[in-house]
Amino acid sequence: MNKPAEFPLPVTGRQKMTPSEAFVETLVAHGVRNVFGIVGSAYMDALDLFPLAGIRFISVAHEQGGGHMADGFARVSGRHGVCIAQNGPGITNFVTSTAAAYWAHSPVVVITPETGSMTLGLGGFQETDQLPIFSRITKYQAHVNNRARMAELTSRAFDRALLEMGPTQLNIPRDFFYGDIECEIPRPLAIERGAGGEKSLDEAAALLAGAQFPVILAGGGIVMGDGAADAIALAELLQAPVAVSYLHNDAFPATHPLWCGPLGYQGSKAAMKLIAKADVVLALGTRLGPFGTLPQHGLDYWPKNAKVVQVDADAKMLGLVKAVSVGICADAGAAARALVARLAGRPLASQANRAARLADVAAEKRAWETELDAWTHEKDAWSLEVSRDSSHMHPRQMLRELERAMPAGAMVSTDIGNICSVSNSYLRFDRPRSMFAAMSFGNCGYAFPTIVGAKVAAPDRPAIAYVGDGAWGMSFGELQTCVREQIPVTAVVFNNGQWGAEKKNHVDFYENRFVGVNLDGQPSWAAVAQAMGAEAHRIEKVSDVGPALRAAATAQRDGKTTVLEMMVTRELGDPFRRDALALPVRHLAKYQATAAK
Ligand SMILES: Cc1ncc(C[n+]2csc(CCOP(=O)(O)OP(=O)(O)O)c2C)c(N)n1
Ligand SMILES: [Mg+2]
Repeated sequence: MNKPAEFPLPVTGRQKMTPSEAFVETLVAHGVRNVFGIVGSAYMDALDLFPLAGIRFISVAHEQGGGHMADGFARVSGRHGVCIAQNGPGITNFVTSTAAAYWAHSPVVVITPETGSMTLGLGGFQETDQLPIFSRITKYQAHVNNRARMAELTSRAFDRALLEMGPTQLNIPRDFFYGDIECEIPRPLAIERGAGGEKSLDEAAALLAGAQFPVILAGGGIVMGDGAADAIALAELLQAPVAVSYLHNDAFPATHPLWCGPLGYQGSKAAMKLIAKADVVLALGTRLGPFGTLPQHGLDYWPKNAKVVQVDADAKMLGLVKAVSVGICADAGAAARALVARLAGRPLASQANRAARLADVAAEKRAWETELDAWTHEKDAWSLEVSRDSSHMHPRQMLRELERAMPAGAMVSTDIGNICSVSNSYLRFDRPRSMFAAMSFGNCGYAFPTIVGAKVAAPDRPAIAYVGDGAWGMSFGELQTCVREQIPVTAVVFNNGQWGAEKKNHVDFYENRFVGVNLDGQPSWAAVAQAMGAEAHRIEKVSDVGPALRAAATAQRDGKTTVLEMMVTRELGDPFRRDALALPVRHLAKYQATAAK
């Protein structure tokens, strides 16, 4: 992990400087070495200093992409991701990426130069009120109201991003970069999170000691707090099966015998069946988001009578979605260590039935793998119909091949879409900071730029994005960034010729009345990628999938970005939001043809 101390130190002592210098030196103080964005006159005086400050400016194709790159960078490094743009339109382009970073708990600092203070409110060029726009998608907003406070407020925006685990905004009237000020560059705050209150830890330990069937639900807090080893130690002490929370498949090593896979949409039946038996659930580093424990595969698995111990670093998340018996506001790793200290050497009820439970865990895992092996394609009527005469690959078979060929240490980002969602069953990791899904914000177009940012933070790790063809149409522009800035990644594009996830709702609820879901007339994405200077292959056969992925990952070492265009059938897995849709009711005569029969 990058630590600020490894980086060049900023100037010390109170002295005369320009606000641009104060701003850039504060970035240096916080260890910033990469900033993503698009050039703009609003902050050019500061940008001019970047090279001498040792800061690389990564010039992107669209500010949204730059924001996602900052997010990916932050999620891999545990350090700030930073993005900057031109006041007005450059800044409004950051809205989606900032909202996504908010729900991914990424410490992204969104730097938003704004129109000059002397013309603010006069409706000048590129003016919009930049604070309200971000007010609900940031943890903190700093507005530089006086050029003399540039370093102080810049530093606070960086401190708060780590402290509150989410994006912050630094809003700077563009004229405030100029002038003379006298200041000292503040040192970054280093605030350690603790293990939680003694009383709640004692209560949690008592519950766990008395549990007949304890199950751990490992969440993103373990990843963000670098607590994987502590979570493993606690799981082993209790010999408790470990499910991972939705889209945090990297929160516990998949090779560990106690790992059971993800809960939630397209998750693991083994994890669901085992957690359903729990009498005590330890939700370790998870906010238990409402989407993460939805019924799936026809299983309503959440154990409603179990006692729940929830550990989250944000006190506001405790007991918010699920009723809890004990809520612990803590760093997940530190809390796990404190629980191990309390439980070690103590009689544990779960010891008595240990052998039977472990046999159960192994059997459920085996059963799920066997089912996945046999589940080569979707079996609903519509999927069978559209794939019958297709020469294309079944998505599930292709995903299984990708899983088998996944290079060691790979980082995988996933987009929002039907095939990306199905991939959840096939994504297993052995180390944290490996999976970067579009989290609860769920925006199409997330995965590709995010993996580009991840690669900047971890250039030696293979970087792979899973993207549906619709989402690819939104985000492929960042291939320019890969080529121009020499950031080699692999994009696996699932070409099913449709906005599949939404089409599935038409199939399930609207009697196949398709509106706006077919992506007819798409270009060859492989040809487009080649024209943009990347390597590209169109993959038609399942047997070519693994070799193509391995070759593309190897090509990253030679600086090459590769697009693998996977030609897949139009079959579709279970829908996203069965919970949120209803069969159509129509009252007006003219719409009766669309009423549910
Ligand atoms: C920015 C944005 N626009 C629209 C949606 C609604 N949406 C969710 S999934 C989806 C379809 C994704 O299609 P594609 O990327 O081709 O993947 P597929 O479902 O076909 O696998 C859409 C449009 C969204 N989540 N985000
Ligand atoms: Mg598609």
